[in-house]
Amino acid sequence: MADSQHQSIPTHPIAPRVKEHQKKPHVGPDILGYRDHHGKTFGEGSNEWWAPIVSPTDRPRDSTGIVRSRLFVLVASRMETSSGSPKVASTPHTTALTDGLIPTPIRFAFLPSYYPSVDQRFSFGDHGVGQCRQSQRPEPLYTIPPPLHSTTFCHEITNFNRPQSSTKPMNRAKAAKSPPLSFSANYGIKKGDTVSVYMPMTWHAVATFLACARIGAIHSVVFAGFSSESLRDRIKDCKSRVLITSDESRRGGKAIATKAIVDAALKECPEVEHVLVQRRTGNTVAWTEGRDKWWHEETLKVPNYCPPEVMSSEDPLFILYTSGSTGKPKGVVHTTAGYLLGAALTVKYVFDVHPEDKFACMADVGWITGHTYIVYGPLLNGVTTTVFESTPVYPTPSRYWQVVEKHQITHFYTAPTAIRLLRRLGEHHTQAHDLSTVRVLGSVGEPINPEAWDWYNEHVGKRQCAIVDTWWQTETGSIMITPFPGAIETKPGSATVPFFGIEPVILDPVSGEVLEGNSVEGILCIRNPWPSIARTVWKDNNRYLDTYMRPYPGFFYTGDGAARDEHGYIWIKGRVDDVINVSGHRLSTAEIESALILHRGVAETAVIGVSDDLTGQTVYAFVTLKPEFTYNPNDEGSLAKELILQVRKVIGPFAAPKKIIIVPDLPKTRSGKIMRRIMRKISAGEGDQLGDLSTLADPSVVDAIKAKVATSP
Ligand code: 6R9
Repeated sequence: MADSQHQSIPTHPIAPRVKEHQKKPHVGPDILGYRDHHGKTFGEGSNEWWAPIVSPTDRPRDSTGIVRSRLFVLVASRMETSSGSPKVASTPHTTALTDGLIPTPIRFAFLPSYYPSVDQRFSFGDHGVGQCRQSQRPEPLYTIPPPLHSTTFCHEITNFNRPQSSTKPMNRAKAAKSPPLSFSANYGIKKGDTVSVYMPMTWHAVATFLACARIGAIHSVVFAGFSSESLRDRIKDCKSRVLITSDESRRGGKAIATKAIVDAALKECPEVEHVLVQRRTGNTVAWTEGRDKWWHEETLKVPNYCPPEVMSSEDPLFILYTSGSTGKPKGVVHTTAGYLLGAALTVKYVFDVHPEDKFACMADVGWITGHTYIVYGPLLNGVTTTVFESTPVYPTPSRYWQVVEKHQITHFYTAPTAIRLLRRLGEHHTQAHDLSTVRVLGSVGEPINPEAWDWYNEHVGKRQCAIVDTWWQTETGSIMITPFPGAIETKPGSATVPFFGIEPVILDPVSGEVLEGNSVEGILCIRNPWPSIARTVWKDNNRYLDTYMRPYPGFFYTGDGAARDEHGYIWIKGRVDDVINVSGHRLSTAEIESALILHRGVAETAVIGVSDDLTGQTVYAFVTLKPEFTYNPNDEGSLAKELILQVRKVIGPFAAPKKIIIVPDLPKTRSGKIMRRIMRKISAGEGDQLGDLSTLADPSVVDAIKAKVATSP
């Protein structure tokens, strides 16, 4: 159990470089405001914004010396009772306000007054948070987006000719003379319409997010590693009429035919009327006259200033598709105020940003980490953000550290898989660069093993930096469980304690009961909603409730397992559902299985995740073939390649199985349920610990599978 396992792990005290900065002023918005339905304003200049709360440095500690984050108040939500009369929630958080513990004033944000708790969501009759009654909607007060403060763009080192006009500054004189922004300049896109985005990592991607937000369009960014078929499905699901893309992309020294993938996807999306193309490499690409337009030409036609659209707090800001336990990806919907509040607050407090800081999140803008920590979070705080193209090892494994040195990065945020890869390639890469500007190092996407944590601390942070292992999800919008630099001592491998206002609970997987106290392990859920919780699944609220709210009624279900150790620190144990996490990419076993089954020879398939030293997990696919399908059994390798290609084509290269294992039959119960547990155990080399096999319909398949796994290359 959690107890014995974690007892010996030392805690890491406060990082020296962070301590120095604690005295300096913070930056960023202290306020994101709303007007509640009584017409009361919470926002700039309003005294109600001030509430007493602990400062990061003098938070109360419990008897074990550990800071108790549940005593902090930052976000106080006003809730509706089921009868509709408003009352201020008296959660442990708000209680702390009156405890008199806390002398330091800090502003806190009020949420819209109709913001219900998870329980109340049910009593409202499955409407979901976003569907409140019109009369209760607050007046819009807050407009977005923030100004594009500063974006550093780290081009991949390339021998390509630099693109011609795309890098030239906008011709402002010409732009100023151009006509005012007209309906057609937006391609008819108005508030509430969706815009699909399929772009590489250039500053244009950031501009695209902000441009959509500015006119009230809902962006749906599709990671540019997805195949044309995945892109097509996502465009069709949210019915975009406009797509923004680039001619090509560059990654690890290779050119990727981005526009060609888009063209293939759009063959089946006649509803897309306009494609705006950013010139990245300048190579010739196919062109559909009337539909396709160059970014650098179109931007000259619009004036420099575009008035921001006024948004209500609950208006959708974006859709982001993510994988779950079923085949079809879900369009997770985030809102204007709640999501941005989460993004702003977490950058401010989890990363402790100060004026002049330079934030570098190395994720791709196509994932939630890129949305929140490349685009919205840093820019809401007015700190510089960094857009990094390419991979950590191209052209050399020094690339990250060159970027840190060159741009004097103060905050560096990446995934454990990258840390493990760079650790393997040796310390000389970090030693060759001045990394002394860095104060906070972040980790996200998967559990970080203590070896990788120590390497990050030792060789990148030089024992001077705070390491924040941040647990959160696409659906949570912003960081949920994390240490605070300068306030929480860390233990390598633990995401430590909840962020302000977050109430994680650990449930017994079978009974669903809350496991109170320390030294417990079970299913990770969250008790009350928080500002940046996803509000719904695009056009499928029932699926939202089924996936997140119904598995353990009264709680938000995360799909992760977790333990709380003897100090109350949380350790994420990985997914407990059919989601595989490869290099921090979320893949659904059902989605990969659906891709494989499209192959003419495949009868049945079962996909599992297997531990991998580098990527965390890797994909193995067990496949049975149709009896009528003929192939050369001495050349299973060719068939395996064909099947891998099939997955690359249907989902994208990052989802390709590492191993395809062709078996005569899958292990099934008598009722026909596939027993993945057996394949997992055999693949992990634990074929001798299969446990109870009495429910198997045909126990002989086990030996056949063992033999195939043992001989598969
Ligand atoms: C932000 C992001 C979410 C899943 C999540 C969990 C895993 C994320 C983690 C972590 C352990 C951490 N995960 N952060 N596991 N420690 N610090 O990655 O979102 O792509 O939706 O993935 O990633 O399993 O459930 P998303």
